[in-house]
Amino acid sequence: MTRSGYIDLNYVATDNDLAAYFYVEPGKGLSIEQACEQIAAESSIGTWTDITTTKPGIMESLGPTVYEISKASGIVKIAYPKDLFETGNMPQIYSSIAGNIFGMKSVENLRLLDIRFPKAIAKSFKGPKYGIDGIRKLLGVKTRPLVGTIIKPKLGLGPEDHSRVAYDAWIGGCDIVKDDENLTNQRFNSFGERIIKTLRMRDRAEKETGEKKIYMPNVTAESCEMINRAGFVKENGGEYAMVDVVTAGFSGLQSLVDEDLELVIHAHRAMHAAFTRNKKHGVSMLALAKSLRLVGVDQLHIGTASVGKMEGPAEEIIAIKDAMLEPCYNLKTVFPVCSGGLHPGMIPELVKILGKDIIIQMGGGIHGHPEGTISGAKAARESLDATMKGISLEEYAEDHCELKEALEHWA
Ligand code: RUB
Ligand code: CA
Repeated sequence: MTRSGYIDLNYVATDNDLAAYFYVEPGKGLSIEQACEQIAAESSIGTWTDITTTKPGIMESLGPTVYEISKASGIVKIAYPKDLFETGNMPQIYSSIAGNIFGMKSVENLRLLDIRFPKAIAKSFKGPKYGIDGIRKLLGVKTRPLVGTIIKPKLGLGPEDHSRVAYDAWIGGCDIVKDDENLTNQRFNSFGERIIKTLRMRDRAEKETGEKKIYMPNVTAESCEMINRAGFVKENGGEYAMVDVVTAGFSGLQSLVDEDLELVIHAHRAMHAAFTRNKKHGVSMLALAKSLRLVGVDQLHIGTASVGKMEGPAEEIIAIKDAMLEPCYNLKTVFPVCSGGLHPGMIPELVKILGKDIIIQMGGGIHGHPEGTISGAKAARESLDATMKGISLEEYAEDHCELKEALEHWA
């Protein structure tokens, strides 16, 4: 029997399908069914009209199936046979299920909400090398959230000042110090000098505190250059590389992952909101996060569940966090990173919403402490200690002056 259209509401998606969930608003004058036919065709084997060049069997073997349409919610599910996709090629997958379809007149709005990858595709990627367990082992921190800072100002400090601020953050109590997303290799702060100086300060802070300290240098650049920079970090005793995964792209990220430099990969998501923020159109952060887990990030910014400065309601951020922790074939987990407008007073709420398997990063919330970075880092660590002990911040602040000052400052 030959198939004509793509819709079959009796179809049950199988383990050999890639299932994509969309929110669909049809274009003017079209029914949701008509819009779904266009989406299924353009994202797989078809085009806007019947063509003379297709062959018998293509539709039967490679045609996707629209197997659920909810007129009430606009939610549509499409099962794509796995052979439509090249294994180990995330750009190709996105060019299909998140490609031309967003620009078609036959949709007023279209959002890729979620993706279920079949085993054959998921296993064709490396996935995280360390995951939460590997990172906790590296740091020797078993259960509490990790706490870190971003050097501020984002741009402007030279390597010497940068490394000094990093040192202050570490000795104050931060586990992690990271570069900002737009700091790479500028004239005022060259990559090489920054890495050498900051890693030297890390060693000093480790000796003085007896704690493991992490520096996450931003290696984002053209992909070959990014690999060179990551190699330089490794040669100089670094253990992490930070990548702006959206601007560098899946391909750049994967090239770095494939180098197997034995660096923990921290993923900053700058620019994601250009396509994740509009709830009716684009690609959800959940779909992006699942895809990045496959390609191989160990840590990923997921948002702050309305606690900090970035948009993103708690339910959505919890779902992303859960997706990074849930079993997914043999892939390791991803350590969720909460960052953006956070200060020490927000830690209890964040932990209450998202649990202990999170990395809490504060830029302004540490370097904006009235007494400076060391006190800011102390306040953050004190807040974390209080949270872990189940003591209210107000009570803990009675004999922890840095926390007290932070709470007053950002009250
Ligand atoms: C936060 C910061 C990050 C944001 C990005 O600095 O520099 O780039 O976390 O947002 P500050 P997200 O603590 O001073 O606000 O993590 O949501 O992607
Ligand atoms: Ca930043």
